[in-house]
Amino acid sequence: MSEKISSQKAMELEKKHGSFNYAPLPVVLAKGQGVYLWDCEGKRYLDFLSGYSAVSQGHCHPRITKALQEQAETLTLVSRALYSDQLGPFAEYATRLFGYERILTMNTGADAFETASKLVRKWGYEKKGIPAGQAKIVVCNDNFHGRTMGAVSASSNTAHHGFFAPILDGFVRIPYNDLASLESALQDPTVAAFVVEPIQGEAGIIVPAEGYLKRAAELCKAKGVLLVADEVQAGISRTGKLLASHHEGVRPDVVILGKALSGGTLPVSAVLADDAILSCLQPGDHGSTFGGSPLACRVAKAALEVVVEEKLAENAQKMGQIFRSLVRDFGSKLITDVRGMGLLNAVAFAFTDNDQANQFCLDLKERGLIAKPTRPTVIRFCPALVITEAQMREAVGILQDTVRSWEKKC
Ligand code: IF1
Repeated sequence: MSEKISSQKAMELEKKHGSFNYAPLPVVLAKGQGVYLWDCEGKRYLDFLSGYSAVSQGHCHPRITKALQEQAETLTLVSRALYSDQLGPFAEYATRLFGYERILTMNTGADAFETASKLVRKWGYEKKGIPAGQAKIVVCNDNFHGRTMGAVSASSNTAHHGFFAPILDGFVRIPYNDLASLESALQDPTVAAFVVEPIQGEAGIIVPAEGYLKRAAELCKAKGVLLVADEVQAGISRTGKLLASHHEGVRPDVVILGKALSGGTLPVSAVLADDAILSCLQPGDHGSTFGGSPLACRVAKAALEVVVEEKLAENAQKMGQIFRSLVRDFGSKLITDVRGMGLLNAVAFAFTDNDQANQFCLDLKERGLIAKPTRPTVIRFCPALVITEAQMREAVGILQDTVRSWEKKC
């Protein structure tokens, strides 16, 4: 066991020796199990952040932890310069589960996005005949695909474009949930792909109009443009289907996975596609030290087996409906919207500034519920998909108490 320290000491050490690229909620967690977290002093919380939807199978799921421990004592890394006995079985399981011919394993969601970006550009040159150096990727305003230079370049965050200039060329930004602008952008024959989140996460859990993704897929097909779904956050049963794209019966040409692919144990991400697309990346074109490691593959296979065998999509669907219905029934004027699919949900509040959202989350924390704002007036509520109805009702009770206390203040 690691040395026990107090929450105060942990925060002091991080402040003294750490970095400033986050402003964490002032809670220091020391233990996690299922939907629960415990801080250094032993206080228990219901976790409605769940590692930004990476801990979908619940903290320290015994089956995933067992796979991690066993593989950690056996073989963790050989690099893909060699074979291991774990990548093949994982690749077979994952491609069958998601219905694609091939998988390229990486580490973080951002580097899976980078992988997909390189893949569709090379496909564009070699298979679509786009003139050298002219491939474009259509993306949506308010997208989030990670923090790498490519992902930041794809974003519509002009402040970050300034912070980290010069940004990468070749991204065409259009409004999300706007088929006319997509149709117009696809008139350009140098467009290789359209990369889209089936539900925009960081933007505040923005659910597009019914039929948007289906029609987008048709428009892409008509123009020989690859549809790439970023399912890093919405995927792997979070929204009540194995992939969020499945709600519309859409089979994207390329799927980006991450987060819950490892059950929140270590970074594991992947790009799924059929052979005609993924074979455009040949030896030497792409790679990473840890991508496809035996440890990652063993853990990811266990994480996916848990999702399937514990029917987490069905539970997400059911628990999400209970959450949205109970919160809407608060009938509170403080709440301006309750939205989401499955257990990818957010509540919008009539807050006037960011401080209020943060203060509201501090009040939730005091009552034993952990959640974080994703926009100045929007708080995401995304628990592990293993949550029971009793735990969900306990969490909604805490949310309701906090809303009522704020109604008195406002
Ligand atoms: C942070 C939230 C943000 C993602 C989608 C790729 C990635 C993410 C759709 C990159 C990552 C994380 C990153 C984390 C906050 C969190 C997040 F929506 F999930 F809350 F930012 F929007 N595609 N999302 O959501 O995956 O490289 O992080 O493994 O950076 O602050 P990653």
